[in-house]
Amino acid sequence: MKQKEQLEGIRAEAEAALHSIETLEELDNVRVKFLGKKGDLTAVLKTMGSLSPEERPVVGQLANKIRGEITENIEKKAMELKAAQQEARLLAETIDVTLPGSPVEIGHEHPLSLVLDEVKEIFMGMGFEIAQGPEVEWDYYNFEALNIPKDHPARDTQDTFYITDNMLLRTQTSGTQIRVMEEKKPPIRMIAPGRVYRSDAVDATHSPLFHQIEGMAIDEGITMGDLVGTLETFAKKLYGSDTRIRLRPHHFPFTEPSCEIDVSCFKCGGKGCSMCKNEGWIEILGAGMIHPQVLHNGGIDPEKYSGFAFGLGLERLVMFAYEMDDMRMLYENDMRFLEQF
Ligand code: 2U9
Repeated sequence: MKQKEQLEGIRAEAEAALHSIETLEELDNVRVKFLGKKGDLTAVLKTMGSLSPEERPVVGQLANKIRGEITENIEKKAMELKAAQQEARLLAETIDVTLPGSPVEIGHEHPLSLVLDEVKEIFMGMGFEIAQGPEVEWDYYNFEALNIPKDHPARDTQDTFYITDNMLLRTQTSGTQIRVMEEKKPPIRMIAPGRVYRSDAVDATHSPLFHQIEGMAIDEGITMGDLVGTLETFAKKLYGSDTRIRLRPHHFPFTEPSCEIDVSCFKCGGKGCSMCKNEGWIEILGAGMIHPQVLHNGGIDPEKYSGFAFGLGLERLVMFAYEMDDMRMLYENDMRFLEQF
């Protein structure tokens, strides 16, 4: 019976094949080759018709036995291969938990925030609250309510980005002060720090976005003396107790009288140096007594109350504090610069 020999041949061949394979893919090829519909075993079974009725069950039984053996060996091999695969993966993915971790870089505050926090602390120490207002502002709050009507020349120096005819990116934080006046009754002491926008080309001292800190105090009997005392205290706390201030007359549409305020140079003490351009003084603030019409616009009776207001540019303060000569450094996010603070 050649079928018997053929079956024994298949058994031996399958055994050898299973012995040498290394992947599950190869294993599947072996299964198809020996046990598949068009495989070797099926091919032998198809020739059983030529056998005598006595031989047929003998060959049939042998064929079934060999199919069972090969199937079992394939399953065993599959388990072995899967286990080996798993083992290899575990080895490859081993983590050495004793290795030092990669350091996480700790961020720190931006110089604008550092100086702003210092200014806030000083004013909070004098009883001032911090107020915030919208950066997209109505023309009314940004200009009209501050005595700057549509045809006022102050609008030329404060051109900005208009969203509609009556809505714009604020050019000053002053609108916040009007909003606070509308909401609260005196006594009011507040500062309004925040971003403001102007249609300015970028250079070492200009940016279309910068930060202002404005503030005001309103109550019965507030005078220019309160303005001087408050801003002198501010200057001494910021630059040291030897610091002096000087007022020069100025004009703002929203204050009357108005002034600009210089501090004695915090580098040379007033003798004259490169920081103060040999002046001995450095201009840091604008201020004045709030115009009666502006008080009225904010819903406060100017016959009963008076107030002083002031404004300063945060970038200017930061540039003096860190002796910087180019404002653009504050916005470029260059880590070599920022890491120094
Ligand atoms: C109200 C009434 C009065 C705020 C003031 C200044 C003077 C001032 C500038 C400093 C540098 C703007 O950032 S800067 O360009 N500001 O000189 N600001 S008095 O006066 C107000 C504000 C609001 C209701």
